[in-house]
Amino acid sequence: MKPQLISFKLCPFVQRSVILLKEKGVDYDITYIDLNSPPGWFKEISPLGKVPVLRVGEQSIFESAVIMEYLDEVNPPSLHPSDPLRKALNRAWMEFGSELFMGQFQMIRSPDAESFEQKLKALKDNLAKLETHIAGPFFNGDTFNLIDAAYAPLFMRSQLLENWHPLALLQGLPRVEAWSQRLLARDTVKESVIDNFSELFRLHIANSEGYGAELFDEK
Ligand SMILES: N[C@@H](CCC(=O)N[C@@H](CS)C(=O)NCC(=O)O)C(=O)O
Repeated sequence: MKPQLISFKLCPFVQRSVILLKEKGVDYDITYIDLNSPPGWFKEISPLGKVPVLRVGEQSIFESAVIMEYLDEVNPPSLHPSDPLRKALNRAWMEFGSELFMGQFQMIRSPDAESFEQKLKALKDNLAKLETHIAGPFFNGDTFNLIDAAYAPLFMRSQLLENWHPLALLQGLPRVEAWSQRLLARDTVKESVIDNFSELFRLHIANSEGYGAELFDEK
């Protein structure tokens, strides 16, 4: 049965599953919705009103990490460490990654420069916590795992922001920087967003009321 992802075009949480599906060569359908005006059927299948939702037959799985683990289990071989401690650590750092998604989003939407700087610093400080945990070239070593798919969307957005206005987000974090570059060079990551993602992301920021609209404005 072909899985169906319910998505929003800019959502980093959905992108995690897209990367994983591509890594595993699994065929899937994707349906995009407008989160500002979600269709009636979406409210019935998403208890929290959030994407991603993965439809499997009549069932709806929600929460990006849970969806990734499900997709990993039903499409062997697994891309999660088998050692229980290592797996638990990966899960913990994946949750941490979700917090960083929110931190990045809040930074872009900061009401003013001061708040932007504070959130930028908080994001940098949090990224620094990862530095000693990355084995390299991927998080756990030579193999691309779920946790790599979980972080790639953060780095993709960071790179775009960096191109539009230098933030030196990864400066002084050589392992995080190398990890980010390695992920961004990967085809499954590059192909995990819609063709005009960069323009749409920038437009989304420009239309937001935050300080980011000013900072990342097209000069
Ligand atoms: N913890 C959730 C977070 C998902 C999430 O926040 N998705 C955003 C879009 S990127 C959303 O649907 N927001 C709609 C809302 O909060 O009402 C996950 O990991 O799947």
